Amino acid sequence: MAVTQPLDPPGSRPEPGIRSVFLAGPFIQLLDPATGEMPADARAPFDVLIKHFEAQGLSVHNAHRREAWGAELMRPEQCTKLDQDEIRKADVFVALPGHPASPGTHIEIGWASAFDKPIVLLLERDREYTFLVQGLHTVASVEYVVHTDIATCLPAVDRAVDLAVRRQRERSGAR
Ligand code: 5HM
Repeated sequence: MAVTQPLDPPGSRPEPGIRSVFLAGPFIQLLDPATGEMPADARAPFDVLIKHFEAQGLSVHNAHRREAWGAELMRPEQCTKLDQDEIRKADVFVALPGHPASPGTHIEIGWASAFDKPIVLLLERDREYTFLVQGLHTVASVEYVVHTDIATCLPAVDRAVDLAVRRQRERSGAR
């Protein structure tokens, strides 16, 4: 008797050749001044994305987790080069630019585009983002995912990752 393999739902597999993701987003502004740590609701989007990518076999570099959600905050001299090195190594760069804008994340978005990484920007619906975020797709391989809740837009995130990677390959092939 023939055994029918269940089909994977669309977006359940990473694009071939992708092994790692750097996940950026607001940090200092999310720390609770009383505890110095990110409260559970602030961690949630990062947690959801990390679990989602790791379930696909991807290695995820995320400073919030690395620094124990604020409990083991690194000094600027420690985290700056580390983050830049990890972005350089990553196959894909995914960021929540933040509202209000996260200064560190915007620096990282600049690095990722200068390193010609495929970029996925997760934008909250009905928020304003700076012109150079809105226009980044004119100079880099960028996909935007406009959302109200990260957990419900994971298939769109997967599609955006795939598209950003394919576009980056086309762009580098065309040069
Ligand atoms: O300016 P803000 O704290 O929002 O910057 C957040 C981004 O900078 C994160 O994506 C993270 O990768 C990096 N960062 C870090 O790695 C930031 C801080 C604190 O500013 C930190 N480690 N301690």
